[in-house]
Amino acid sequence: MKSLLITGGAGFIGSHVVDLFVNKYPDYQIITLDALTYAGNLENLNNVLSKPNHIFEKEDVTDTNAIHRLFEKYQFDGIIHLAAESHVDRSITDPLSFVRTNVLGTVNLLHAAKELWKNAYEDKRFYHISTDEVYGSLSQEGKFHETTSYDPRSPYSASKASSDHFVRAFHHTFGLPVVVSNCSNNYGARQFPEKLIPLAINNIKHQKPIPIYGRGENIRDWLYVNDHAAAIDLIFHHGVNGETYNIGGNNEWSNISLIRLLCKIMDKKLGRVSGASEQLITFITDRAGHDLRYAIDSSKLQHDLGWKPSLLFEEGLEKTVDWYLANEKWLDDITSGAYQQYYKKQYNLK
Ligand code: NAD
Ligand code: TDX
Repeated sequence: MKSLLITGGAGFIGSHVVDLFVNKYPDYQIITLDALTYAGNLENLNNVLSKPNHIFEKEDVTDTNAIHRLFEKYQFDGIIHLAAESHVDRSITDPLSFVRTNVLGTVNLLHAAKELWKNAYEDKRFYHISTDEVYGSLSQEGKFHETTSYDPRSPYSASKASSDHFVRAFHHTFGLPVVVSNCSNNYGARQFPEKLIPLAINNIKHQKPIPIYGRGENIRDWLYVNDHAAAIDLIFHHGVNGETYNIGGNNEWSNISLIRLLCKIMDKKLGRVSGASEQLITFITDRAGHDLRYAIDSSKLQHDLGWKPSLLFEEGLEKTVDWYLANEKWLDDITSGAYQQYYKKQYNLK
């Protein structure tokens, strides 16, 4: 049996990765490690919590003793590292927590893997999940390639860039078998409603203003979260040590066009008159240092490992809306309490 550690598995992308691995690989022992910060939610693991090949451990990736103890206990063969502070806006107000989790936490895991695998690296793998934001910001032309120089511009992307560099440094210096992937913006079920799409769904539902930074002209490439999880499965099993793979949807949208499409879907689903939700669009002061455009060239992953996105954006967005409307309690629970304080401070809107 393979013993596989998945960090950040109670979060958005991590929970889809855990679902996929627990169900597809019944002979693996999957250990989900998560500190259950504001972004982590055990309910995200409801599909797997009672499965015999899954164990949950509430620990912090920066806790050296805890990581060593778990390594000894489970003898991990593989690690898929997703645990992170993941929201750009929070990194602007609280950069140190990003350094702590994203940089120190990653180095802590790398160091533990190096010490506890004791140079016996056969059939071992450390897979680090990263973001396209490490490459910086594009103008209207061009795409990010695996060879694009790093140019992080937010505290979040600087912390992820730093962690990527440490992962590669452990490969070059110690021979640790690592693989890295850098993915574009994900969307889908269970995303925390601080991110654009679920925040807008929640606000439209409650007929509250939809806050759009600047003029909504910034462009992101969007990928359905299950397509990201499928890419992670392929890269974990078939990627080459020391290599980087870019993952993207080839699906660029300006924020304002995306929100207009979402408004149309929401009008239809909620039985509101056409155009009602668009009235909620509210332009607000731009995000500090707001990157203009991200676009990913994922041809290496498509060519080498045969991956491709499975859904059209319109289909994926509709499925996402359906999930949030069907999971009212999930959304209501996490948008009460601390979320209200965050929202008020961040947006200062009604
Ligand atoms: P998320 O914020 O939804 O989940 C992060 C999870 O990590 C949470 O469950 C949280 O409790 C856990 N966590 C945070 N700090 C921890 C710590 N110190 N110790 C242990 N667990 C901790 O994030 P997400 O959107 O699912 O992103 C997952 C990963 O994918 C991150 O590494 C992120 O940088 C990367 N990524 C995200 C996107 C995206 O669009 N969301 C795109 C590309 C890459
Ligand atoms: O209220 C908002 N209004 C708004 O206009 C929010 C929350 C966002 N935006 C804009 C900012 C971005 O241009 O929408 C776009 C998307 O914003 P986010 O959902 O916050 O994502 P982004 O900043 O692009 O980063 C995401 O993609 C890469 C994830 O949060 C990262 O974890 C991932 O690495």
